[in-house]
Amino acid sequence: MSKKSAIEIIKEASDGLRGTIRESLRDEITGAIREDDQALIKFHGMYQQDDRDRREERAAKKLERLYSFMIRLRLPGGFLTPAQWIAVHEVAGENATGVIKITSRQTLQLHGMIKSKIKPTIKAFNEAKLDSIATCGDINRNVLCSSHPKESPIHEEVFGYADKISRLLMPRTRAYYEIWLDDEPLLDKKEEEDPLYQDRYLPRKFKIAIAIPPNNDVDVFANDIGLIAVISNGHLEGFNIAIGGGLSSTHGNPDTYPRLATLIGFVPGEEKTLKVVYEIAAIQRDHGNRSDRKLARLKYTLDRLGVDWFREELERRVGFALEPVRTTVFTSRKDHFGWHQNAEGLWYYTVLVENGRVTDTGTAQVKSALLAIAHSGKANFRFTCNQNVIISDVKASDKAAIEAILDAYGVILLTEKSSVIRRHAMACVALPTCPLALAEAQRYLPTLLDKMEPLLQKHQLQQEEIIIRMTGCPNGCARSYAAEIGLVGTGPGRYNLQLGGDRIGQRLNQIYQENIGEEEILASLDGLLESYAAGRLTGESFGDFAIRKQWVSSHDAVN
Ligand code: SRM
Ligand code: SF4
Repeated sequence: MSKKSAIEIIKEASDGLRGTIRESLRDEITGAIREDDQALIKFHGMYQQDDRDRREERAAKKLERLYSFMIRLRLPGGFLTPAQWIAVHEVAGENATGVIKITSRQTLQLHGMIKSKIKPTIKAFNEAKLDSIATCGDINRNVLCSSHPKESPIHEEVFGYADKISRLLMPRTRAYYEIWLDDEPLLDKKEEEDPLYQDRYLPRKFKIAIAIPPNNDVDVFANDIGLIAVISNGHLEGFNIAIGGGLSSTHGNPDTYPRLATLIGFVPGEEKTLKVVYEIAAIQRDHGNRSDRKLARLKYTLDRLGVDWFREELERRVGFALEPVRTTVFTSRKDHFGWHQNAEGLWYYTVLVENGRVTDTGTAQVKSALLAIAHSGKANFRFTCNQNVIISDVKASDKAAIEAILDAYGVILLTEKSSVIRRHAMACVALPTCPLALAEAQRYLPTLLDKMEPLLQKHQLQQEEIIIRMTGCPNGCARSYAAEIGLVGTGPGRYNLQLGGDRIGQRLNQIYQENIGEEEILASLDGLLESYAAGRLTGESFGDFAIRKQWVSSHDAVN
């Protein structure tokens, strides 16, 4: 057997993810925590980071790095009440940078929290009935669900599964409550024995999303498990199950690759669905690679052992056969901006939040607008997997009041006057907080779009909903491999230009040009867009055109 990776040993020796986190917190000599604890706090929803913009200056003054922490909330399906939004807003201002970041997985992150502020933050979250358990680490993460109430009359029923799955796969350890909320330890440790995670947890992060066709706004095939709701005559029949999605690769390591999930069957009813989800995680626990973390995701387990082996093993564990995949069709993968009415007659407004950064700028004060709406108590908040927010569940009689707030803070202008490409674009966090960033992403994409917009206009493509996504490294946090135009950071100011992804998240893109800078990116796109404008077929997307023209070879698509 291969040697276990260092993280495996840390997990097993951690006493239910406690490690020495308490001692690390008490140590006032450093803003950091002990190395082993840095791995463990991830399971509690936090990452230790440092301000990379200030590394050189700090080093010159012989100061340690400017350490701080990022915390990520667990929000299955991405839902918050107005009171919870107010709580997050206040904590962000008091304990973090003030910016609230909507992530590509439908939840919220706060950055820049110093060590002494973590406990007060978690306590404030707890008072608002929020937690950050298992939002990071080798464990099931925040469970996604299609955020658009309009898509289905039974949205709420499907949405309920996000919470059920999240609860089903929560760790049993009480460490979070003891360390951060000062709960007394259990008298009988047996009560926290964990049949799923045991003391080793999963070999790697584990992600689940639920999609409600025809909108693949959750990018369901990018997940370890994708559940696709099968709805007929307004009734939820069950779910098609797709497994083994994951988007990361490592530059220069050909053994790593992005992969879309494979459909393995259909499962009816809640009991069977939850059983299948649980056992897929258990198979990954037992068979995932625990020596090489680069090859530890379910996608590699699946490709190593084979889809047929996996399905048989799953059927053996759950005790029933999966049914053949049912037909479902995705036609889009986007947020519906502006006002819409849901199946119950309530209204919702999808707000553009560029790259998920909720803040106030000279042009639009999104953060102030959301706070004012929360104080009005007239709407809930639903976050999308495209890093936007939906002001939801608005009564017809309250619509004008909400609209007045959005208007007063410039949010309507921002949402409705931004270019089509900007509204469907996404960038990951990258610099200055992400330790893995090779290039800028959320701080740079807006500027690149400023320069792309005139090109789109020149070729009369400004109404085309081309999906562009940028990540600061090949980990793919803004799902850049599943975009029609993907920009994947390779070094400062340099990116791989990737083309040929489809518009609905069923085909990955491929490298078209490697390691190029802004000038080459814009020059290439100018020519490519010109050919597209001249030669596209009716309704043909940019990604499909790229494949037809063989600018890149076609990646296997989900069918
Ligand atoms: Fe991610 C690591 C940010 C969605 C693949 N991701 C990171 C870290 C925590 C860096 C680190 O390990 O220290 C980044 C923190 C940056 C910061 O300062 O906030 C980070 N990932 C993000 C977010 C915030 C991007 C965003 O701008 O929205 C997203 C948070 C989602 C959430 O709420 O949970 C985010 N990350 C994703 C996605 C997209 C998705 O899941 O739909 C992916 C690709 C899908 C996948 O998992 O395959 C993704 N992140 C990764 C990976 C590569 C995993 C792998 O299989 O190798 C890493 C690195 C790692 O785990 O070692 C990573
Ligand atoms: Fe950081 Fe890379 Fe993820 Fe961007 S894609 S947030 S740079 S890990």
